[in-house]
Amino acid sequence: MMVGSAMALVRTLEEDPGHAELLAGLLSVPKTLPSKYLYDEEGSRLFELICDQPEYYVARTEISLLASIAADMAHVLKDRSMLVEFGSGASVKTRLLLDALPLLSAYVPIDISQSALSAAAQAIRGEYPQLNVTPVLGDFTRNLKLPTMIDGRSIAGFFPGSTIGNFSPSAAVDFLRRARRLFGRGSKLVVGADLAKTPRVLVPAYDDAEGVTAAFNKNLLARLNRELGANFDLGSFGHAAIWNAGESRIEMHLVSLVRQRAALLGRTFDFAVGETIHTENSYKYSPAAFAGMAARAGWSVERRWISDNPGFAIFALSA
Ligand code: AVJ
Repeated sequence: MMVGSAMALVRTLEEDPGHAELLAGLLSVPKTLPSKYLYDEEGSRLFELICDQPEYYVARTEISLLASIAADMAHVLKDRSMLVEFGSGASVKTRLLLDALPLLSAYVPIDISQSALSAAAQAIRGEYPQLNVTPVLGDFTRNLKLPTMIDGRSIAGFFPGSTIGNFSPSAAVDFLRRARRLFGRGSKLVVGADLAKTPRVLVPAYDDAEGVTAAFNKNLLARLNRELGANFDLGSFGHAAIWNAGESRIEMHLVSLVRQRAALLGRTFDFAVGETIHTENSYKYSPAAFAGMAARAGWSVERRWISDNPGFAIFALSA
């Protein structure tokens, strides 16, 4: 299944030339690595495979919810002239929204990856020839500028995939506030967010029986070996998905199975048996907690749609 949201997060290691972020993460206690580096070409391929695993309900639940609410969504967004997507788009989700909004005149995908952006823009231009497609290259976790042609009052933003769940709550509020400032008063923002639910469903979704999520997680170390000449012994690390109830998040960790030492960029890192590298957080919200974050960022929830179990929410926010 090509859901496309992984491409929203493609990061090259060259973005941080001194690799300060990687080294700081491995030097901190407990050890961490930034989740954005999970998505090189191989990571994006593995994420698409995750979306096909029976345990990973997230992508398919959002897609069927979007399909079932297309008419409601069209009503909420009917006077919008422009759709701005955080992420390169061209996924099933983008098409579901574009199909529901035949009067839309412009589509603006924003992404950090030039290649993902160009491919997405070209695909959408081919399929929606009446649409003005204006890609913006940029990091949407930082400050962005939109093309000047944009009329602030008729923008709809789109941030699918529960990608917002990979931000800490305070980073999520910052992101929402920045989007609010970028779009201006009267704008709308459609956000997909996965909801908190029993760990009996959550944990297998992030630790599937086929081991695809484990391979996705370990690819982070494989990537450090490939691109930076590190010597992590992939066979000596396991994958763990942990539900942190206090923080309402699923954590992915790489677990050292033995006492070992690894080298990266002229430094060495020691691991005790069972010591982990924390590689990703996926926050799961209640509808009320999500609405609270939106309110702190200057948005109010205009409509909210929630799937039947497993629960996934799509919020239409208005500024
Ligand atoms: C694409 C960021 C939404 O957090 O569910 C899937 C990434 N990580 N399995 C998520 C992911 C492990 C995914 N997002």
